[in-house]
Amino acid sequence: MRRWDAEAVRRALQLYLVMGSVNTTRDPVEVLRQAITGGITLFQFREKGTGALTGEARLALALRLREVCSQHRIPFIVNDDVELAVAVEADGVHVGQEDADAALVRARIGEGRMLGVSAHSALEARHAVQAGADYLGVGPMYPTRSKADAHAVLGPAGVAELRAAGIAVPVVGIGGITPDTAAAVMAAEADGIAVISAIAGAADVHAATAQLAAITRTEQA
Ligand code: TZP
Ligand code: MG
Repeated sequence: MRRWDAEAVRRALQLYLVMGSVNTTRDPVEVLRQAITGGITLFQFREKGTGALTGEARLALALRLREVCSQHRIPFIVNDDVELAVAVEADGVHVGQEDADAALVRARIGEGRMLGVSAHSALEARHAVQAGADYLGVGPMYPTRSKADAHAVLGPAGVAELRAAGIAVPVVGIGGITPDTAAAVMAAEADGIAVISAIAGAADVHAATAQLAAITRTEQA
């Protein structure tokens, strides 16, 4: 039995913070705390890119962030590392199209953990659902500086196209989303937005999060 039913996943996706140590000049633990009090509903540990932590330091940061999420009952997802997810007792794993095969990840994590898969087309979305994805990450919605190998910009139309193709699973839009564009992504029938820089790079993390949360809460309701 899937522990994460679609309705629970939809609610969790509303405001999804993705972050690793390279995405902020501050202590990621403090950024996460402020984002949680500001209203994020899901967190993904994505320790990637130039200067990313490795080995013990990476595990130690994952454990600290995991602990903060546990304290506040925010589900904790690990990007593209099943072993780390299992080691820190994460609530789920997110994999991209170039990462591990989604069906193998599902087999490894079992039915109790949430599985997110990136998808850029209806075909990729269908394969991901067949492989056991609980939700799809769709993007980039807009140009992004946070992912070096990002796909071509899909825009909110990328989400609308999946819905038109009959893809009904929970979907989160990602890539370059700001308070100015969040409502357009939700209007395309995304269940939520995932951001890095709009929160992790904000001068006032709590205020930036609260502003985004007000938009996604209204649009999902
Ligand atoms: N996947 C697609 S775009 C992206 C990821 C991880 C980066 C999102 O970061 P930002 O700063 O919200 O554009
Ligand atoms: Mg990836």
